[in-house]
Amino acid sequence: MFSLKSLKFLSGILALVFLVSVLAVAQDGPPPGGKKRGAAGRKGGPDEKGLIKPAMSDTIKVNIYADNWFVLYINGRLTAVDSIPFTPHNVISVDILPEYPMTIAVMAKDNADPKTGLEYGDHIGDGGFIIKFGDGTVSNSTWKAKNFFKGPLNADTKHPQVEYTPIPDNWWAVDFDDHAWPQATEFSESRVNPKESFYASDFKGAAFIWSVDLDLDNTVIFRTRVEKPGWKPRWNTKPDLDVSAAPWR
Ligand SMILES: [Ca+2]
Ligand SMILES: [Ca+2]
Repeated sequence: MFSLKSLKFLSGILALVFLVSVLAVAQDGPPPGGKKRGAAGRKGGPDEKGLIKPAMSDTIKVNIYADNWFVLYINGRLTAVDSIPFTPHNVISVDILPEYPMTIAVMAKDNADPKTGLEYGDHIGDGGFIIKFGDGTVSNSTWKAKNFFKGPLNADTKHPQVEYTPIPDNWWAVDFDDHAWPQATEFSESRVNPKESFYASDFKGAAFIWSVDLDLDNTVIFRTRVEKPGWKPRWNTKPDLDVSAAPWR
């Protein structure tokens, strides 16, 4: 019969042996047959099936600031929405995987009552939109801009009236025809008077844009197309999932 003391000693030895073997496995890495990344499986290179997947190094950053709200479509896909409709004025930064030619479509809205065009009851607020892409694409007067909601007409705050232009269903689509739309108007930083968050992000080289009337035009759609002749994706995989219907109506 083992004494209680020798049993304790034996279990101590077993525990030690177990610990040493666990440590040895941890040092050696995964057991044979486990997944190992060979040179071909590294970021950017083809895997054993010849598939090249895009990596984060293929993405670019987009910084967006809207007075007061925006929704952004790229190549017909819903890409970003301003998460704060009104104040505080915020910057939205998103990573995108650019594919060229790149069609950019933005709907921007000033804070304006749909019935009067006013804010805070009797005040005429102003708009403003600026965007910068990591590939150097910036907002400026080469973009198209069309207003769909004007008010108060003639800046009459006593008897405010508004005017709507129907928004085309597919304004965000790649093949939407915007050739008859006017160019965007650039506004100075001091005129738009952006809030603190604007200065904490990179908008160098970009211009604030709107339709011609920064005060009375309250829903403006911007569009542009970035060409990169000869551009080919480094990757050869395509999404299998279908998100083309977003946002679902
Ligand atoms: Ca306004
Ligand atoms: Ca505003």
